This record gives sequence, structure tokens and C-alpha cells, in this order.
Amino acid sequence: MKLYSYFRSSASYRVRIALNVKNLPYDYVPVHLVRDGGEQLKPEYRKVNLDGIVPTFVDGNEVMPQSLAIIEYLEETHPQPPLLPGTPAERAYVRSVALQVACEIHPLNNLRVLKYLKHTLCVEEDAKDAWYKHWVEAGFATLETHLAGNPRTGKLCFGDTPTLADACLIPQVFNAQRFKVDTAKFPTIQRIYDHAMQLDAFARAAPGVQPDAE
Ligand SMILES: N[C@@H](CCC(=O)N[C@@H](CS)C(=O)NCC(=O)O)C(=O)O
Repeated sequence: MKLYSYFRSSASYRVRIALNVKNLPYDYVPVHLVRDGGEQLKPEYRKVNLDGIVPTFVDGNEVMPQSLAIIEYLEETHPQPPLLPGTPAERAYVRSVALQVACEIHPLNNLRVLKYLKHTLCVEEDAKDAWYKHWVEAGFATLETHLAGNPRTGKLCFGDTPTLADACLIPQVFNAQRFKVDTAKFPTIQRIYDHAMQLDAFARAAPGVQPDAE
């Protein structure tokens, strides 16, 4: 198994967490998103990922984009330990938290969106940063209210063991902190993040310990 990844990419980070939770070894193939205009946009990489984004996961002859599809694939092919809980309603719940991050927050703050704001629409650096902060804080405010008042919340998003929801939330918190968002304003999210970072699967997936970390 092989993962095309960039150390700071939160979508790649989600898959790294899932692979680690399931104790699956894989080869790490770095794709530098910034150097030389972005290796993700080079024709060689576009042969494996039409969109020119990371991650891409390879298992034998199967080449797959999209972090959530990859994690669902890992869940089906390597069910233990599970990243989704036992009942349909619980699984829908975990997926809804994951999608709140992956669909409502992350796409608005992706590198190519920020580059378009800056280089094509010529917005100032401050305005670009305000855009980033606005959408992360709006999404985190919703999640905070949701998680803080929910009996399903434990040490992590769903009880005390890692799920798909944590695999999505933890990288987004890392990313928000990198962009100077004060995540302490969201105490439940912060608490879940602090707990997750004590766990080996999350610590080994962290950007700072990847082979391409700078
Ligand atoms: N929905 C995709 C998002 C992937 C994505 O946006 N990856 C970012 C890094 S987190 C990327 O490669 N960006 C490159 C760019 O914007 O040029 C997934 O979940 O895999």
C-alpha cells in the first residue's frame, strides 16, 4: 500500500490516522504542494490524481483519490479496529461530524482556494486570512455546540475510541492552529484534540513527524 501525501495536508493526515489506527504499514510518497509551483499540478502526478490534490491511495492495482472514500475502503477491507460504530444511526452520526469538517470547513480553506483569492481576485493577505478564520470559526462553532451537548461525545468525538470523526477533526484543528485560530475558544474540540494527540495512532500521523516534514 502506498499513500501520496504532503505532511501539512489535512486530508492526507486523515488517511494517515486511519492507517495507523488499523496498524497498516504503507509507503509514504511525498508530493510537495508548494515547491516549484506545486508538484500536485505536474502531469506525472495528475496521472494518478486528476484533480491534482492529495491524498491518493494505492492498494495493488487500485488507485483512489478522496480521503473519506479511502478511509471507508480501509474500513471495509480491514474492519478491525473499526473507525465506524455498530448501528446505522451511530454510523450516520459519526459520518455527519466527519462531513461537517470535510464538506463545510475544509473545501473553503483549501490551498487552491486561498491561491485563487490571492493571485486571481487579488485580495490582500489580511482579507485572505480573515476568510480562512471566518469559515473555520463558523464551522467549529457549530461543531462545538453539537459535540458539547451530545451524550455520544466522550474523550473523543464518539465515545473514547477513535472514529472517522476524529480522523477528520484532529487535522482541521492542527490546520486552524497553524493559521493562528485560537482553538481554545472551542473547549470541547480542544479537549478532544488534546486527548487524541496523546494516542500513538494520532501522534504518528502528525505533520511534524512525516518523512517530508520541514
Ligand atoms: N476532498 C479531498 C480534498 C483533498 C485536498 O483538498 N487536498 C489538499 C491538501 S489538504 C490539496 O491537495 N490541495 C492542493 C491544492 O490546493 O493545490 C479529500 O478529502 O481527499
